[in-house]
Amino acid sequence: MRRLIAILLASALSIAIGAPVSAAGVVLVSATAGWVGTGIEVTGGQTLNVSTQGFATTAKVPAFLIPGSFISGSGPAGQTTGALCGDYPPLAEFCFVADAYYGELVGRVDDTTFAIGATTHIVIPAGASGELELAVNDYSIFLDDNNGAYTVIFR
Ligand SMILES: [Ca+2]
Repeated sequence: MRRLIAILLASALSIAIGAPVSAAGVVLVSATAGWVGTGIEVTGGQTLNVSTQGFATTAKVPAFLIPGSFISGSGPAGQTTGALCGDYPPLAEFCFVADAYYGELVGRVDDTTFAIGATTHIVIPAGASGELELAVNDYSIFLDDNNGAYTVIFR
């Protein structure tokens, strides 16, 4: 019996030691999902170490596949050869982040939105506090024609 208790204690201890720190984990950010909660509470000025990967499209390919001007698909950096989401005024209000590229990995904490891109660290804007949410930047009303996802690994 004492041996069993020792084993149980040892396994409980290893679980506690092996438990991830609060910001560790993997979040899948689908291009059709809009804002995706990470479950990570953050405050302004905090830096989160991450790696990002994946490919996402924000419009039908190849309907808008015009190399060098509008490519529709990208990694987390976004469609950097194209326009910013907010550059088309009639729809700018529907951008998750207006001053970020289509397809760029973007963040939101409470009401503060910000561009992230392909980075190794996410810096939370000053004054923001709450759960970090992530999205593939696009018009919130035109997610149906999107595809793919980014994987964000918090270290
Ligand atoms: Ca779209």
